[in-house]
Amino acid sequence: MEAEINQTKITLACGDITAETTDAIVNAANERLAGGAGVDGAIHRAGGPAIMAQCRKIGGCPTGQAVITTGGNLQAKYVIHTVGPIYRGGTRNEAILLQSAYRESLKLALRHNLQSISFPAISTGVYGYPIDEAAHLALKTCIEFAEENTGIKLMRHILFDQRTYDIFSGEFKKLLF
Ligand code: AR6
Repeated sequence: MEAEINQTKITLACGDITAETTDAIVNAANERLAGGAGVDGAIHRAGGPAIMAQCRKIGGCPTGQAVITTGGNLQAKYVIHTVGPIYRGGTRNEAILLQSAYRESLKLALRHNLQSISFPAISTGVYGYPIDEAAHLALKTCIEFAEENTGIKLMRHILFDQRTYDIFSGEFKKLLF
């Protein structure tokens, strides 16, 4: 599923983000940039040790912020590491922090003149964010960014399983129509 917002194409697809050929892929990291399970583990495995070497030098990333490293052996030239919130019932600023994770990733991409970026469903795995709410916030943030900024031509949301894809599609339709 896809839609054109201002000068940006926003696409949803089911798949493995490590196979993406966009300029950057986004990693759902932790504050220590220490690697881990889920999409984080998959990106470091596929991209090789150059990514972790740069993460160690950077040292960490607060929740809601983003940093950039090489893509190592990935087809994507860069990995943008962002840290989504751990979901604790929704009363600990989680929505603001999740939107910030998407927005700061997009700002970093723009600053590096990147034209295309792929996102996973940040915080919806180990960090426990309810997928429907996370999908709404992810897509709303990307739509608003595309309305306010030109430069990023393609934003892809790569959903790892069919259920997550279906939920993202439903929320996307609600936001568009
Ligand atoms: N491609 C795309 N999406 C994937 C892939 C993949 N290869 N693998 C998993 N997903 P999670 P979080 C989906 O847990 O909730 C790590 O240990 C997955 O199905 O990776 O932000 C970090 O180090 C889910 O929909 O990230 C942190 O400690 C989504 O990616 C912590 O987990 C996010 O799930 C971050 O937790």
